[in-house]
Amino acid sequence: MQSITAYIGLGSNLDDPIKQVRTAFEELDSIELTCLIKHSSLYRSDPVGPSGQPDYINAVAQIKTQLEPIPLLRALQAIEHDHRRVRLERWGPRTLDLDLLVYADQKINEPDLIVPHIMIAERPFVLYPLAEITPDIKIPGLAPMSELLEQSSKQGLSKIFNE
Ligand code: A4P
Ligand code: MG
Repeated sequence: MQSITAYIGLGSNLDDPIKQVRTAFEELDSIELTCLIKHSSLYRSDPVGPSGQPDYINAVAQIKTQLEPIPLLRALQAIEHDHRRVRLERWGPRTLDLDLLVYADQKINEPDLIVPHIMIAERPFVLYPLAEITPDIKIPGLAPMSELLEQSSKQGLSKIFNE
């Protein structure tokens, strides 16, 4: 099978989140039939969801892969598992969350996989890092990136320099 380009959203707000995300970049590169092409800066973001949880570190990675979407999702879940992620509450704190944001130009609607990820347009901590590494991306079913950014507030989101 030919390689396709996919984008992965990374998020962490527990147990040294910067390290969790940096380690995850390397782990994405070591998934079978997959390589990391580039990743965005790390961003610090206000938590969406239950209040009182720590700030998140978020980033987006671009990969090339020969894996089909479901095997790729399973590989992402295995990495999450390795980071000892415990699912306690929806949108609650986590050591590592990996979302399959975009898989080539495909639209996927299966019981455990929806691509493009449904929250891309609503979440500045996904949109801005994605735009940093691929400003001209056309996400299937969504408006052009420039319009998505116009409608998205950068408030609560800051790029981390020198870390
Ligand atoms: N699933 C379906 N589509 C996908 C996809 N494209 N990528 C299914 C990954 N998974 C997908 O996810 C639940 C199920 O979604 C999986 O079994 C998978 O088959 P989960 O990660 O186990 O559950 P969750 O993370 O608790 O819920 P959810 O709705 O995925 O939460 P999100 O959207 O991941 O949000 N605030 C900031 N600032 N930064 C963050 O990164 N993240 C969250 C979690 C909340 N608040 C945040 C952040
Ligand atoms: Mg998730």
